[in-house]
Amino acid sequence: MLRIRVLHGPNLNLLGTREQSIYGTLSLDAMDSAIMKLAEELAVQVDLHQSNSESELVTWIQEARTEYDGIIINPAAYTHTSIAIRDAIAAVGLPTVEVHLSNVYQREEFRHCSYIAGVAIGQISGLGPIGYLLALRGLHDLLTSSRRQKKTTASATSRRAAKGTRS
Ligand code: CA2
Repeated sequence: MLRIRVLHGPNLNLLGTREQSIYGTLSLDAMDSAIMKLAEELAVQVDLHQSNSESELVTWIQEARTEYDGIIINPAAYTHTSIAIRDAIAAVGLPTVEVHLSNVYQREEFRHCSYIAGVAIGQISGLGPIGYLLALRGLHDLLTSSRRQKKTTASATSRRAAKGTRS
């Protein structure tokens, strides 16, 4: 079973309570439930965390290295400031999708720079909570096809080994 860790950055615990014109009306719990529902449909094991602390996010990313196959992260304001989160993602080497609820490129200039984008396999920005669901489907499809590919290659290699042929 594929395992994906979902991380929400600072202030996203306030979702649905303030700034609804930017971030929508859904609470973080409601969004997490929608992610869990899709995870069940896709038969993916998902765990979800939110933190206002950069160090806690870094620790969860580091821990994911041995326990998870991929990461979905909305680093929130740390997107635009955190070399520590970028380095952690690069260090674990897991396929990571960066998600933003709002379209950061339509907002203030300082939100146009992401320290995370360069180490993520992709970024989804501006689709609201649907962005997380698309990220989950996308990671699921990529990881599933790469597993299938590895299996095919491994069985071709062992067939060739059994026959005593090369390449
Ligand atoms: O659009 C996004 O998802 C962001 O990552 C949200 C961050 C912001 O700093 C990024 O530039 C874009 C802010 C999250 C704050 O969330 C709140 C939710 C409700 C009320 C107040 C803040």
